Amino acid sequence: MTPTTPPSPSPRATPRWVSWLVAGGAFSALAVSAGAAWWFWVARPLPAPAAPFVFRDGFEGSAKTEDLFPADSSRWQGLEIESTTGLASNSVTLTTERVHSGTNALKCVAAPFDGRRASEADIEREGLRFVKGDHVWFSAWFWLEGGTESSSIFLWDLESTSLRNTPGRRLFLQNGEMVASDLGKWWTAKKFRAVVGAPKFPKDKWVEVKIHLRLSEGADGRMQVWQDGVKVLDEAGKTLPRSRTVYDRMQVGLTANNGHNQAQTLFVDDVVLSNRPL
Ligand SMILES: [Ca+2]
Repeated sequence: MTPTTPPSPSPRATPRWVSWLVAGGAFSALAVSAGAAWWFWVARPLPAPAAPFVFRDGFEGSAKTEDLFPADSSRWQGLEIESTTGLASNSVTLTTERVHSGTNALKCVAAPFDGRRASEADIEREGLRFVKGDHVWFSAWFWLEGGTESSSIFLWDLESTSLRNTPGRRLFLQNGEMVASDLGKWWTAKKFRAVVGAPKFPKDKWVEVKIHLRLSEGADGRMQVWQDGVKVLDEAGKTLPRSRTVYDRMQVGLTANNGHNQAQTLFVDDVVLSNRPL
């Protein structure tokens, strides 16, 4: 008689408490590493501020608009000329037609907004470095041609090219053609309005616009604007999208003409930008 082979013992099932322990351990390890990653993310140092600098351009010493973009990046880095009706209707050119200083100024012409594609005519300075806690000082002379309604034009943007849609603080003319500011292309933050009784943005004359910003993603941000030495805007609040946002690009000119009916013409001269008081 052939001896029967005893059935081999089935492998012992893992006790339930061991499974729980393993799962719990894995979960804890995951939580700890996620926590550590989060801690390193929030505790990483803020971007370092830039050294003191002053950038000035009165648009002198150049015969052609292209001369404003030397290869050494010492002046401007590009033009933004965009409209639905094609490049012919929007333009940014060096001009002798109207100047505040010397023999040249910048002339920006922007066609009406068709409701789809932005109408822009401005000049850009890149490679900037403004971070949380920094002060931004800007001044320029503007001549806005009259005879049109201008309550939806944007004159100045300071923005971050590393964030989607390049959000940043912008200066525009609100209803009634007084200056105002928004944190453009960002989903929170209030608009800054002109002080009560502020004069309209003047037309058909040179006006000096001066802007001061203290950069913060919190309530301690600040923005002040002067028109020919008269303070026309003074508000506190968010001036930076996030604590680590770096503003690296400034645009000056008709950075947007949101008016649906009217073309706009703006002359710009004697632009100054600094991280120290002007
Ligand atoms: Ca000039």
